[in-house]
Amino acid sequence: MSLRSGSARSRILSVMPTVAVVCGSRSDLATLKGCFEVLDGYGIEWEASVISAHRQPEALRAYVAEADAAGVQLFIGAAGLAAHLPGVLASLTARPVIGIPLDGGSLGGADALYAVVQMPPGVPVATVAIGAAGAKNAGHLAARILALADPALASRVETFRADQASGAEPRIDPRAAS
Ligand code: AIR
Repeated sequence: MSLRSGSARSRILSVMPTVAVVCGSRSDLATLKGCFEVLDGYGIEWEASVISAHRQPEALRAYVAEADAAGVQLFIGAAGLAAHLPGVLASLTARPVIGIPLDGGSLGGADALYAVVQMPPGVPVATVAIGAAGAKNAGHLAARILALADPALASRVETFRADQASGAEPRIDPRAAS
């Protein structure tokens, strides 16, 4: 299953986007909403796929080979439980991989965090926080990495930072109406 930005659902990979987001289950998609919104906010082309490293290993290998060949710049992998998907992505591509540990299991995402962050030397995964907060930061981190070679995107990253910085509220009265 593949979801492409700018259209509904499609298996047709005619134009490969800049970022490929891969998650282990359809049940992960809701948590990744913030990631998609952040990427959209920066104007980064992306597509999302549901391909489990454990349930569909051959499909994952084929997809990464296709995406690599088509010019995807960066992968974002997200999974819960024994979350090996980001690590397997990093084993299959030389492009940067950002890993999002998801918090669906009985261990609250600590299981996924350990699985994503504890990669062996030589197979790096840039791991963000567990769950929805990490999903948003995966989008922001992707933007910062891609901005190194994209001045227009770098400008949008700076605009975001400036907007965020302007949101400080010194000496508020929390008793007043919000
Ligand atoms: N998962 C799927 N294949 C391997 C793993 N680790 C993860 C999914 C999801 C969780 O298992 O990423 O977070 C539960 O998946 P499901 O499909 O049973 O809801």
